Amino acid sequence: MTLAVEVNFDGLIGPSHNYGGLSDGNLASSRNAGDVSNPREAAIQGLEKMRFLVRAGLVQGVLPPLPRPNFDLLVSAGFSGSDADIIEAAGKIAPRLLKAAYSASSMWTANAATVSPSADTADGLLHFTPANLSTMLHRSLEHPDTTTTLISIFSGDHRFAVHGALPSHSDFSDEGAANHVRLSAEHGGAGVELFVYGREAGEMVSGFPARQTLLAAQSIARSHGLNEGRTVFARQAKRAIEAGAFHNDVVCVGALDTLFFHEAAFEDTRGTLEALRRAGDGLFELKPIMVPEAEVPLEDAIRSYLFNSQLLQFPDEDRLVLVAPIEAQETQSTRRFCEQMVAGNGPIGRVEFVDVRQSMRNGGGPACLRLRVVMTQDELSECHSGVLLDEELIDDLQDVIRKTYRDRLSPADLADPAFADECRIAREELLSVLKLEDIA
Ligand code: SUG
Repeated sequence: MTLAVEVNFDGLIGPSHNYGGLSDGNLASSRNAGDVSNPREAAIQGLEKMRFLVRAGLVQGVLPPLPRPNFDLLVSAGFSGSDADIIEAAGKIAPRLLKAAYSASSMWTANAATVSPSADTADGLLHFTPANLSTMLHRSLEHPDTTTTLISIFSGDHRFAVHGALPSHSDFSDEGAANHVRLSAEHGGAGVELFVYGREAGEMVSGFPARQTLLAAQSIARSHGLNEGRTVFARQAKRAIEAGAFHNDVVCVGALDTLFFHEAAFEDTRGTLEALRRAGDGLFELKPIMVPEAEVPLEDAIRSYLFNSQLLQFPDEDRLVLVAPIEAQETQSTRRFCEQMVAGNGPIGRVEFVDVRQSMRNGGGPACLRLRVVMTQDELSECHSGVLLDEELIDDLQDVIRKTYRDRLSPADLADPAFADECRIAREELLSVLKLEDIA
């Protein structure tokens, strides 16, 4: 078995972070629509979470914000003239479209792509499929630029395969790693990949959108060359989607041999666990931690985002660490559950709470903010090292943010043409710190 580490690539929160109310079925996004955001604080909070993991001895990467506003969207909608003309006109006639063009949603890199480590793939390459995010207009704009970013970080086709996104049709709706869990004995060993979907291609579901299809998941498993016997497809419970779990990672997180999930996460819990055990046979013994509804009501799980946590193996610690949002400490049922869990002798030995409130108010917790990439030493040394963080680099990024980001932004401010220049300058400075000028 090759030695490998799990690298978390967090999304660097962009200067246009705002509460646009753009995501139907995401309760926090709807609840906070129109509020004044603080992009500077948001980006600093995100980087402090990254610093916490760097200090813990983990390898931490970062993905830069995408160019915003996305002028292509506005031009496609018929706006023309100078940049300022386009923004002014869109601000008056189509403010919702302008919000979509400005969305900083690429911060939630769990949705950037689905990743299969080289230990799982037939050709031994590390595979990425950028998610088409076709359910939400503002998110569907991300994948072309995300693909460019991934190609520039993971170049070298003898190690990495960056695929194109799946077709942008509702049959192929794909939300990336937010509906994907990899389980294994060690990061570098062969693993089991669990794909969770909300509907089948062609199936109409009423209520909140089910953003991931089975066809999308199967297509990715095929193109990544995954072993069929080690791949599991499970249906997300309709009840969970209706309660606001618009991605599976709102009610489930897994790492190594541990799966931590709410009782209401899967349509068929017993069948899903049996399939995982079968697929992992000979590799690891599954350790499921199912949180019962009676102890943590689904509504509390979703409001607190307990499961939207990072489940991590810290160096020199026997048990896993759950890095959870501070809201899970403030909610009585989830706090109590965490206290009891760590007092027992299960696989999770510690819970750390972090403050990512600016992102949480748009429905993005610690797990949404990161894309997990299991990498061997060779893969690590061949990717673009400028995006691998140490504390000095975090300080440099924070200096740029303090200098270039606003600390107050309301959706109405997006109509100010000067703001587009501010966003461009901030991004260029961040890219220069990350030595990624080629994608400016
Ligand atoms: O897609 N919110 C994101 C949150 C994504 C969370 N990701 C995971 N669970 N992995 C979404 O709904 C809100 C943007 C706004 O309303 O301005 C938004 O896009």
